[in-house]
Amino acid sequence: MKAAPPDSTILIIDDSPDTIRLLSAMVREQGRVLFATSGAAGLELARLQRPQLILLDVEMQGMDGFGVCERIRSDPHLRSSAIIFVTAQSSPEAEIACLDAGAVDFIPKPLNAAVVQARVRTHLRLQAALSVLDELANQDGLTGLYNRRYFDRQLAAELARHRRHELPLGLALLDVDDFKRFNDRYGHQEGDNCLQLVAGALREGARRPGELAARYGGEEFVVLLPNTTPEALEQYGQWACRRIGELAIPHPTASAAPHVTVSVGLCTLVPGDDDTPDSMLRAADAALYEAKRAGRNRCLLAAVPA
Ligand code: GH3
Ligand code: MG
Ligand code: MG
Ligand code: MG
Repeated sequence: MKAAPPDSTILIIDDSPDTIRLLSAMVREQGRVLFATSGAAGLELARLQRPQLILLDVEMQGMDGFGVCERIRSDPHLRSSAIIFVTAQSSPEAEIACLDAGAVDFIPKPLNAAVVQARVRTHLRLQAALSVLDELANQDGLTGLYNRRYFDRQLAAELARHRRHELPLGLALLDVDDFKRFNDRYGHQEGDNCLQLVAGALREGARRPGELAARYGGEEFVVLLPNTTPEALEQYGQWACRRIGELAIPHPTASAAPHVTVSVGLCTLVPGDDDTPDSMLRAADAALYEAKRAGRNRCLLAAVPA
């Protein structure tokens, strides 16, 4: 019998302390167990702790299990937690209602330890597989950075958040200089290795909360920098140019230096109603184009209309 994946968190939401005690004892060995005695407290705990699995009582005072389930399913931060309903109502209709509400499974009362453990084990394993798939879907295969799909989603979300809070959102678009010549000289495989080194440096440079480095495509990268003023963004751009240069990857046929360099287009703004992900990317791209024209191996801040 295979064990549940390590580091799982199981949240029990039930208004009966006796049931909580009983269930906790049954699943104790399958993960870290948390509990809440009301729907509202359970939602709060779920937001803070992001459990893989929630064992949810259907009949509760106040917000019942269906109410809790609906909120979890409609909250993007909670949606990845799987819900198993626990209920004494064992009619087919009740079971169908639980699954229709978005639960992955159903445990009948009275509780049977072997049944509870088997269901919990199965769903923890599925959750672990799903989280691997989720990571892969958001990742660029060559560099391990986030991919464009994920970046586009985050950019849209951060733009809306910065608009709401009236904060400056920063964006850096980076393009490897004379990369075609690099491939021509060293071959595609060496080119791939070079992209991996550049990606590694960018990943290490995006460590503040909310910062995100992604491969935008080909030899282009993009970094999202929340709450970043023009001064701080230019500092980032200068750091990136310096850091990539310091990798000291030989590139004798490059036009700006005898090693691999990047050009960087920067854009930061407090988003107004007319600013969109597309308009920000276009502004950064225009600045990148100017940086290339001005000789490469440099960063340039986009002029943003006041
Ligand atoms: P510039 O300084 O103007 O950016 O010149 P460049 O040569 O870098 O620009 P261009 O867009 O002409 O060429 C980009 C090259 O990047 C062409 C393409 O073969 C290469 N490239 C794109 N994706 C990959 C990849 O995944 N691996 C490798 N090895 N090369 C790639
Ligand atoms: Mg109850
Ligand atoms: Mg390019
Ligand atoms: Mg290039």
